[in-house]
Amino acid sequence: MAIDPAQLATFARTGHWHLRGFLDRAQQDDFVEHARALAKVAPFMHPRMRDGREMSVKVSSFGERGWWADEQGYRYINHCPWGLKRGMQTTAWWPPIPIGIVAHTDAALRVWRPIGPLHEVDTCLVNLYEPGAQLGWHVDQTERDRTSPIVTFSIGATCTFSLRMEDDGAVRTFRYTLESGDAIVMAGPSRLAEHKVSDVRPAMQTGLFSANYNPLAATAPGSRLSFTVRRTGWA
Ligand code: MD3
Ligand code: FE
Repeated sequence: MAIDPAQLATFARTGHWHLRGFLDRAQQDDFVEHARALAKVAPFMHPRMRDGREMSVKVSSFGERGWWADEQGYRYINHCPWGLKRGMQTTAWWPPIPIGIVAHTDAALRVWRPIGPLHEVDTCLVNLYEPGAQLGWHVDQTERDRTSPIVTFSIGATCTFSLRMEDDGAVRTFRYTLESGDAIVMAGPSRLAEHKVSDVRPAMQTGLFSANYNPLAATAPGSRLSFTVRRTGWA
């Protein structure tokens, strides 16, 4: 597909890049398989916000550490806190990031050279949005490394992704429709931009997580998965 010159210019100023249709259908199916395997050893759970309420999104992680939030705050932890407690067939560790996900991340980062050298990623946060779930405006700042680019892959239901940041001397909101198989790269200034996810709605174009397809046990049809790969830089 032809590259939109306006998108190139926006990328040059802000550092974010929406890769539409980055994953083919077989690759998307692999992501669903990864999420299924993950759910068996580190089931998706609702984190808690600072006010004590549960987030509508459920999370789990791959990698050396995983993002989690409870009464002790927002942080990365080196093992799955609930796996052992529930007598799961798990060690306390998060499962390793599937090599295919690392490869897709490197490929997404290579799409545009000025992003810089590839970095070692150490976590892949998987967010599960069941119908009605959303993520309000926030900045990702739980990481020690707040400059390495972040790559997110979208699987299943469609959503609206909004990004708010200063651009050309004014605060601008960029809005994208993320569909199954899309990737998004957040590099440069956009790495510390406010963003949100809203309006999760059934995907029309693929069977993945569509209104009557339910790939994850106990997961509502019409759900969305996001896989966010980062270098946290924590020990
Ligand atoms: C922009 N996840 O987990 S993905 C998150 O779709 C998160 O699950 C959303 O925001 C989701 O924190 C958005 C795209 C994304 C990921 C990281 C970013 C956008 C970002 C970091 C900085 C700025
Ligand atoms: Fe975020």
